[in-house]
Amino acid sequence: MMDRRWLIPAAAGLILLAAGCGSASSGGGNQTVQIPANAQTVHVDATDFKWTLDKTTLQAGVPVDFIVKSDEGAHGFSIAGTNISQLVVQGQPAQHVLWQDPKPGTYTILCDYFCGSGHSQMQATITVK
Ligand SMILES: [Cu+2]
Repeated sequence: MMDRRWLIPAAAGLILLAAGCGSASSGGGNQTVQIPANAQTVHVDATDFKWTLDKTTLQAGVPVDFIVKSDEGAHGFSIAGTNISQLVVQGQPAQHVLWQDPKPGTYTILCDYFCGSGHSQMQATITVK
């Protein structure tokens, strides 16, 4: 029972990242967000109904650049206990989501966009230490 399908033609998207350091905006969700040079990178793929991360243990105090895309449908990348929330849609360019100052702990990645029958089970765990 796939409730929603977002059939958006794949477009070769360009995400322009300013290479300089400078100030980074807090929170996530802007395609123009500036990623600090020392950021740790985590690739996140969303499908129905699963988050797949290439790294689940992160270093505290070092900014995290989540590069999030959807391979299936539309999903809301969010981290419980933070203000991070980013819609990702199949066929659209990956979104850079910056977590400026991760504190030690165990965090749950959730989907905050209703995506279908498995929505509430769409969780993953990351550890910051
Ligand atoms: Cu969902």
